[in-house]
Formats: sequence, C-alpha cells, structure tokens
Amino acid sequence: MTSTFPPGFRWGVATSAFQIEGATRSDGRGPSIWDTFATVPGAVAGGDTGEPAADHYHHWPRDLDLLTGLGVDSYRFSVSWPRIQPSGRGRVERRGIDFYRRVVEALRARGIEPFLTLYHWDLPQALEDEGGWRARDTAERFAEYAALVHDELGDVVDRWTTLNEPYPCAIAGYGEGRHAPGAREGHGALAAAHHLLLGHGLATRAMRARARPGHRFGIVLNQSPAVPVSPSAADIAAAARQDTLLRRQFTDPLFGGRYAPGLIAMFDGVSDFSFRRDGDLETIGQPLDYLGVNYYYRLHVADAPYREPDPARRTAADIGLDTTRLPDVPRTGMGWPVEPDGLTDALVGLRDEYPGLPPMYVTENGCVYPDLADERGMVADDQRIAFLREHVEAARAAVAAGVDLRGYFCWSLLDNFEWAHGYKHRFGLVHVDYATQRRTPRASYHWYRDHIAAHRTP
Ligand code: PNW
Repeated sequence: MTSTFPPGFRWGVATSAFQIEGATRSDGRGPSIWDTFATVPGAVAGGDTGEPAADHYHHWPRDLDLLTGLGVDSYRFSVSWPRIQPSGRGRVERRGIDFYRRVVEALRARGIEPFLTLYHWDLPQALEDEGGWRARDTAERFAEYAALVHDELGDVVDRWTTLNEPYPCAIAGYGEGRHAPGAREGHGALAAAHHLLLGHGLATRAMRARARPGHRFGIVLNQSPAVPVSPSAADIAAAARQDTLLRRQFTDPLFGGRYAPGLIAMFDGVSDFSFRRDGDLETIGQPLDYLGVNYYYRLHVADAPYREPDPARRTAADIGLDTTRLPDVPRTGMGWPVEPDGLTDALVGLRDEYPGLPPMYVTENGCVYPDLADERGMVADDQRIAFLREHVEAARAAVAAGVDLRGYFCWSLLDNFEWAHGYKHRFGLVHVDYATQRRTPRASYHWYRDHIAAHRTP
C-alpha cells in the first residue's frame, strides 16, 4: 500500500468511566444503572461490580504516565454523570467536576488532547427510577448535564462527544436485558433509542450555543456491517433488518434527514412509535463536526423464526434472525470473527451512503485473547499485536479509498470492567492486577508505542 495516513492523523487510546474508575461511592458519586444491574444475581459474570475496576479514580496520575510512555497525542475517556449530578438532575457535585478538571489539565500539560465523552452508559439510577431512556424527560436531563459539564470544562476541552454507542444502550439495555437496566421490552427499547438520539441533539444544540472557537461536537456509533450468510432473498432481507436496527435507526436521522425506512414495518404490533414528535428530526439531525466509529466485528446474518411469535410480546431485539453462523476465520477471546476488512467496509459504506457526512475517527478497536497461563503469558499478547496491525492497515485502506478519516483510538489503555463479562475479559494494552492495582504493559503496548513513533505526522 503506497498511501499513508494524512497529516495531523490522531493516534490515541480509549477508556470509559465506569469501566476503569472504581471508587463508586467516593466524593458524593450517586449510583448508576450499572451499579444496580451488577447486584442482580447472574447479570454480570462472576458477580463482578464496578469495584475495584482499575481504581483509576485514585491511580490516574500513573495512568497518564502510561499515556505519555505510549506517545499518544489524544486520549478518549468519559465523564461519569452520577459523579457530576448524583441524582441526575439539579445539584452539582463539585468534587466530581474537580476530578475531571485535574485529569484534563494534566493531559494538556503532557501535550495530550482530551476527547471527552459525556455518556458511556452510566445513567444515574435516580433517572432510571423515573423511566430512564424510555422517558422523554431523560433527553432533557442529559442536555442539561451536557451544558453544565461544557460550562465547567469548555476552557480546557475542545472535543465533545455526546453519546457512546446508543445502539447497545437501547437494544442490549432495554430490549435484550443483557446490559443495564436489564429490561426486555419492545416499545420501551425503541423509545430509548429515539430519546438517546433526541438527547444527543438537545445536548449538541445547548453546547453549540455556548461554544468557543475550536470546539468540535460529535457522536460515537458502533458499526458491525451486516452480511447475509447466503444469497437467498430471506437471508438478504434478514441482513437488511439487522442493518436497519443497528445502523440506519441511528445514521438515517443523524446524517440522512429521515427516520430509517422499514423500521416501523419491522415492529408492526410491537410499537406505534408514538414517541416521535414534530421537530425531533431537526433536533437530531443538526450538523456535527465528526463521527466516531467503534468497530470490532462483522455480523453474519441468516433468516430465522421469531423467538416470540406474538408481536405484542416481542422485544426490540427479536427481529427474526440468527447471527451465530460464522465464516471459517479466526476468532478473538470474545468469540468474535477477526475480519479487518469489515472496518474498511464500515467506513467506506458510511461515506458512500451519506453525502455531507462529517470527518470520521475510529474511536474504538481492539480485542481480547485468553492470557497464557504462565507469568510471561500475562504480557505476551502477540495475537493482539497482529489484530491491531491488521486493523490499522484496514483503516489505512479506507483512507486510500478517499475516506476522510482523522484518527484511530485503540480500545483500551487498561484492562477493565467488560460489562456483562465482568473482569474475565481483558482488552488492555496494559495488564491490571486488580488485587494490587499493579499495571504491567503488554507487548502490544510496546508495539503500539513504536507504531505511533513511526507514523507521527506534523
Ligand atoms: C464497546 N454488546 O461496545 C464499548 O463502547 C466498550 O465500552 C466495550 O468495552 C467494548 O465495546 C468492547 O466490548 C460494545 O452488545 C458494544 O455486548 C456492544 C456490546 C458490548 C460492547
């Protein structure tokens, strides 16, 4: 490949608050839906909770040393809403704001640009008690919270991401019950998806109204290109349903000026979509400065019977398909097929389908492999190096195809709380011993450091 990364291309790593911070009761933090969900028997593997995670709340200075050692120019992290507003509305907890100000100022002192995400799944439990994302009011509360963080940190942060991955928030959280708050609903989950988008739009509008020159606003979506397992009309239609639910439900209102065609028909008898109001599309679809894409895997889709044939009892996750028929390719420790060209497809596909799409970043990409049993195995992650090398190459292929791609963030800096999998799966470039909070850079950390040094552009 002759083409290279464009000048100013960002190299970074990503984390999220609930997954690394721990200290869930420190300095006035309120409970989030993930604190509650983790106490439900069987919800999280091993009965794991947000404690201790990587106790980043107390160890952040040495985690910033790890960033400096890596040589990244950018760091993507999230702010915990319940640290800032313990009950999701009203009173602001100063100690929460002060924590993030210290982190951001220290990043800047090190020459690392903070990419701040306002919502990476840790909804204040008090708002869930009032309906959570099913309720339109939560979108208003989110905009208020966003404006308040922006007022507090707008002098030191330029990059503002509203949401991380509204798809799993809505569908895994309110449809499948695999994620917090653990609901299995049809209408409620579709309402959640709409209110997440609305919250994004209201928050963007509120922050733009107060923005300083140089501020940039965006959203992060997970993309898993859906391909039919066969050329049969039924499998092609099933892949289209998957694409509508995971991607178009979000990208059409955000970048296409319309609701995804076919979504209503997919949920006939499940939801009347009465949560849509006049003016919502304009709020959701206002211009953005960037789109973040998280890519891990492709989905291979076969038509299948509905698990629940009665539409009135179907959840938003039950759309009559099977995604377990994988091609004969290597898999990661999560069981995900390794298909780097799926990343190229995701980026090129978005660019081709949405004229006027803003510049993109790969805001997450990474993998887990089982640690080898011996001492060396803890850090000898050659498979992760191969994975990252191939995916960086796939990002470069998208650039070569003319995609305006501005950066790549590896998930993740540290081993962390992998949601329903708890601490069992380790995504870190740096190994964390949760008992001692000892950090040990893996081989992949050194590989990425050398990669960045070789590709740094002016
Ligand atoms: C990402 N699911 O997305 C998240 O943004 C990270 O927080 C996470 O650690 C990373 O992937 C690795 O899994 C996910 O449906 C999207 O189970 C979907 C799911 C999980 C994570």
